[in-house]
Amino acid sequence: MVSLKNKVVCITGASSGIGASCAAVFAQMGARLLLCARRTDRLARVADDLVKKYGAEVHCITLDVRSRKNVEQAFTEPPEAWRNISVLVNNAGLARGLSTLQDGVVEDWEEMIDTNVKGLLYVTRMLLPGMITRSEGHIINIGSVAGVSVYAKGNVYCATKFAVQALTEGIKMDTLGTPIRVSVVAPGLVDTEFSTVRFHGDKERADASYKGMTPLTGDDIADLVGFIATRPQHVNILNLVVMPTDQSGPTLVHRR
Ligand code: NDP
Ligand code: 8X3
Repeated sequence: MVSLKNKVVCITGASSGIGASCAAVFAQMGARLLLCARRTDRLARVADDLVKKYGAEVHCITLDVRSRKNVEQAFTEPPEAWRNISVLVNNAGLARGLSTLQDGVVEDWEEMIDTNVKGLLYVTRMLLPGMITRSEGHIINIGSVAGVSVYAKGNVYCATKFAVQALTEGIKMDTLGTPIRVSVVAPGLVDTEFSTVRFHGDKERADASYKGMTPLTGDDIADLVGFIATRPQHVNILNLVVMPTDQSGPTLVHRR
């Protein structure tokens, strides 16, 4: 198994949900954490908690992955101790709205594309060359079942997650012959702030997504991310699709 003790793990979108859970899993492994998100206060709370619970070493960066300038500045000169990143979890992402393309809101499309695709690209472009130079690194992207099968009214969100699948496969090809590992985890329904964000704060509509079924938790996904990251160096899990037992496809959900 690969040990991540004292290794630097960078997680985007670490202020809530899957990203915050991943931070806890890597903190328990003794990794040093570089946590990024836009909400500085939320990120600080996640970090404080990890310091108190696990004595973790954490550095927080207020980062909007949509801003190429912001990403380039953040990763050009991170503090010395956080420069050599061993694992990058490209988790920052979101859905906005659920509607046919003909009724779609262009601003929502742009936000999803800028975050889920361009943001992932900007961060990876900054960190991958250093990994190749140091002959050490693992990129773990958070995709979605929406990137495996398209569902009605999911159009643009699905397209961004199909892009995450394609980029994962592409980066794996681009780094062939190096020790870099590349993976994507594609979850189904996970109970996080995802649906509240998707429906612009409509909590009732968000809660309905998980009604009558048992969704995955952020901790379930983090457990798998930790598993992927700690396989022996010669083992590369490329693509891991995970759904609740109550789900068999993006819109095929058993509700009691
Ligand atoms: P949350 O809404 O709980 O978390 C999303 C995280 O992304 C937050 O930490 C948020 O931080 C961050 N984020 C959003 N936009 C940006 C940005 N522009 N720059 C930096 N950080 C950003 O949802 P989840 O934990 O569920 O989502 C995490 C990932 O999992 C996403 O990629 C999502 O698509 C994917 N996913 C989620 C599923 C689910 O059912 N929940 C299923 C499949 C995949 P902040 O707002 O502070 O910037
Ligand atoms: C989130 C899962 O199917 O609700 O990526 O869009 S889904």
